[in-house]
Amino acid sequence: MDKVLWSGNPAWPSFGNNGTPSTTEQPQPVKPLVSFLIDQAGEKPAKRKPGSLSNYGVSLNTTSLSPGNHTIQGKVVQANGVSGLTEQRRVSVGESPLTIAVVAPLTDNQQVSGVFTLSADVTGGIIPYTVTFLNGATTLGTAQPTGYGWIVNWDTRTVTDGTYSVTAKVTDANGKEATSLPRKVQVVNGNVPPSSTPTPSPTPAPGATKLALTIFLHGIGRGGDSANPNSQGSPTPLHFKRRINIEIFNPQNQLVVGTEGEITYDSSSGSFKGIVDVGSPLQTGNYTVKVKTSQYLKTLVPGIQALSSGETNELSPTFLLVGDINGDNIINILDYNILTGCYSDLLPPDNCNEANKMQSDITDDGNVNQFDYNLFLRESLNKLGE
Ligand SMILES: [Ca+2]
Ligand SMILES: [Ca+2]
Repeated sequence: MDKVLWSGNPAWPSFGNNGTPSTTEQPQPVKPLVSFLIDQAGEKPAKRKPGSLSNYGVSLNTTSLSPGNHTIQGKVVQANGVSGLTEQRRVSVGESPLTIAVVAPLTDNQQVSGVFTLSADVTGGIIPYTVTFLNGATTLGTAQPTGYGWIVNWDTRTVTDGTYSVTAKVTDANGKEATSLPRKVQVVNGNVPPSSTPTPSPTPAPGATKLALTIFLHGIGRGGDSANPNSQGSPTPLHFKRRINIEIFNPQNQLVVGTEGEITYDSSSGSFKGIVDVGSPLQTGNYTVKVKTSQYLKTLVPGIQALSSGETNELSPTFLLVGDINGDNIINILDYNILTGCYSDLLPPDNCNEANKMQSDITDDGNVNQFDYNLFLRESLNKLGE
């Protein structure tokens, strides 16, 4: 009866959207060793999908295989050493579909002014690519490849204030084209259409009060995490610019300023930095400051901040804890459920959409997999009360 697992009802490997083979076997009291053979060689050990007793899979990077036909075969070795093989399944490796997405700005309705760097990510197709950005039907320019995507510097002062729809378009070496979903952008430079009555726009007084922020995000750069404060996080986060909300409280703990600004990843320090205008008059004095950015818990900047009116005030470096995937400023089972629903290391995710995928990618590398899952556990199992 040792071979009943594979001889009676051989299970076929199947393929998900991302080229991930998987197979099934009966639950065993002792965990069997499951692997896949590619072209009858190159044995790749499979892992059990989290939460499943019988689904095994392995990530197959199809770009490592030549285009054309290949064979996949499942193999199991039971605890007693008896092994079994599925029959071979033939697969054909083709070219992966060409896609493009705007990643800066990251969300709709972001306010932009001056020269703003637009960025897009391209996957699939055949290199070299040609990438352009468009504002409606107007071409904004041909993008250049950088470590943080394909970028175009858009001088938003060339258009009047208002909401615009920006798209990115890619053409690959074979002439295939793909266009991103449109991203709505609010341009605010104080340039109103000439036909309307100009309204005085609030200009920051000379010597506006500013905060210089240094933010370490857990899981990114030198942010570390709750279990390993010195661990190395993602060295090149996909989203190198982030919005940050800032709250300033007086000694009576009353909120005196609520504002938001932008922080930018600085690869040399592994932190995010930014200088934010507090946007309203602030008396010189002692304050406490709290910061929050998407996916992270709202956090008190360490210490009392002696802020000088009309100057740029440097705040203490602040470390933010990650895992607030649904944005309610608490890390709990709701966040865990979204993350595990979007987990797609071996097989397509169980229950996910684009927004949840982006929020669940807490290592900011474009995938939701064991790295995000492990970071989430390290963060949520090592919380220390303040
Ligand atoms: Ca939450
Ligand atoms: Ca990730």
